[in-house]
Amino acid sequence: MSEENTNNNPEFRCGYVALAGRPNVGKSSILNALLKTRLSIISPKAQTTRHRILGVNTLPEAQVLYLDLPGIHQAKQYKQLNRLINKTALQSSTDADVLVLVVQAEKWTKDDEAVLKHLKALQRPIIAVINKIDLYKKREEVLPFILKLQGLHDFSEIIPVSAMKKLNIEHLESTLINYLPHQEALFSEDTLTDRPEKFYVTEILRETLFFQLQEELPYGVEVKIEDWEQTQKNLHIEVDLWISKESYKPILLGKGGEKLASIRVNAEQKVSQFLGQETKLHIRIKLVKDWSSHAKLLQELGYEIKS
Ligand SMILES: Nc1nc2c(ncn2[C@@H]2O[C@H](COP(=O)(O)OP(=O)(O)OP(=O)(O)O)[C@@H](O)[C@H]2O)c(=O)[nH]1
Ligand SMILES: [Mg+2]
Repeated sequence: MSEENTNNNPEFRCGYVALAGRPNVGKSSILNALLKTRLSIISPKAQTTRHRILGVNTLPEAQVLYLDLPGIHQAKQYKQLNRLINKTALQSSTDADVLVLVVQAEKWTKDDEAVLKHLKALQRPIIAVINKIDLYKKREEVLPFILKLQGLHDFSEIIPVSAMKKLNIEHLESTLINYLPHQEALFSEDTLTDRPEKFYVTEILRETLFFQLQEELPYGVEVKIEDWEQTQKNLHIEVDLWISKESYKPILLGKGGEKLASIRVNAEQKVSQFLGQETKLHIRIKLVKDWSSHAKLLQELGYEIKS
């Protein structure tokens, strides 16, 4: 991008796009497909994303600022944590110039309804994105679902995509740009995100836990980086895994410590790739009872607690 584009081009656009929706519809997968990189963590389990993730994409004609939000939902467990996660999603969407409601093909639930209600109240253009269309055998099978959405709200656009198969992602991007205001770029052109590497290392560890642990367990575990030391040869990162119950420890460790070893090896590979250098992880398990319901502990973990 040249100076000319950002400063002198009156046609240049820049603005925020919120990717909102209930858990597990593929918001983070869409962000990564749009950015052509693995920025946001993804897992088959609901409620993977817990923080607001900003992804910046600078193009010749626009700078798109994507906000990948945690899934908005009405779960009853981990009350305080869930309240904060929902709040992050709801507050962040108010910053957006255009709102994207991500839904999953063929599935319209009460949680989708609740998200739509919230987005409508913001009185901004809403684009419905139907994700996972690769699940259809034939493209035209999506038509009845498009009609259903049309009956629910006067969406500015309805765009079927597949984040996994990268179908229609470029069309989504060019459509979104039309909804951004004309203004100069807000970030420098080489910016990818607004959070430090340390945050993403924590996220990669959480992603690994989501893949390696069964059922409810990943929700009861948090990751805290305690130390980060660069040696001449490689990078050493000390990590504490906070568990809310003693009974989680043997599950995390596995037989003869095999589970934890496998989590470590897998995370080391992903972190090394992300940071572009060999990284050694030193993982400890720490019992921190009720971390998910203590404001102070949640703050230590990086959750934004504002009134
Ligand atoms: N078949 C198919 N699966 C997809 C597609 N996009 C995402 N998925 C899968 O859906 C699951 C959830 O994806 P995420 O991107 O983590 O969903 P999310 O909406 O960010 O979820 P939360 O962060 O929990 O709110 C993962 O198993 C993805 O691999 C798609 O286009 N097709
Ligand atoms: Mg997500």
